[in-house]
Amino acid sequence: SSRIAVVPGSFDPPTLGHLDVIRRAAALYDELHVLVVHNPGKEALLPIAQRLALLEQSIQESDITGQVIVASWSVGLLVDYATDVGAGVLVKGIRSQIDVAYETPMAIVNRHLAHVETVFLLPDPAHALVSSSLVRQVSSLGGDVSPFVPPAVARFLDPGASRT
Ligand code: COD
Repeated sequence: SSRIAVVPGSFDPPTLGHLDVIRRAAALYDELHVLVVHNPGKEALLPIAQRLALLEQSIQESDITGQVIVASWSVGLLVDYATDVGAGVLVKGIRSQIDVAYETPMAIVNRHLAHVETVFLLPDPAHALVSSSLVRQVSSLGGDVSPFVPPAVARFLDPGASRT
């Protein structure tokens, strides 16, 4: 049977850290669902539809290969989506002890709820310190976000910047 996994996140906006996790997860599974999950605990910068479009474009313009599906989820449990699409695995990136502490209880709950396992990938050191909140902050203060995000996201957030 094919191995199907879900990479869930807020992706507000997508970063090079996200793309690194997506690229490596896509190499491990037959089918990968990149799922934009509405997180009511965070104040959003971009509407869900915009995040979907930027993810689609960023993945298309990258060297990521394999079957990657971009979708969104805003009602019910994350594991309900996983079960619907036949995925047995959630893939999350772990940047720090803070991520471990945040993800561990969710991983245990999700395993009990739906027998869905959570697989943690350690980040590429080059992107380990990149976060969407950092990008939102730099962008709102007029800084150059291009070192931290895929080109499609840089073009969207800073359309006036000169590109070479
Ligand atoms: N390097 C590596 N990984 C990274 C990097 C980086 N630089 N930046 C982000 N990541 C990883 C994150 O650790 C995460 O795994 C993923 O990429 C997405 O990150 P974000 O910041 O876009 O998304 P979050 O952290 O806001 O996650 C939102 C979720 C909705 C995925 C999360 O809150 C969740 O799993 N919720 C569960 C909802 C649910 O069903 N609840 C009920 C049962 S607990």
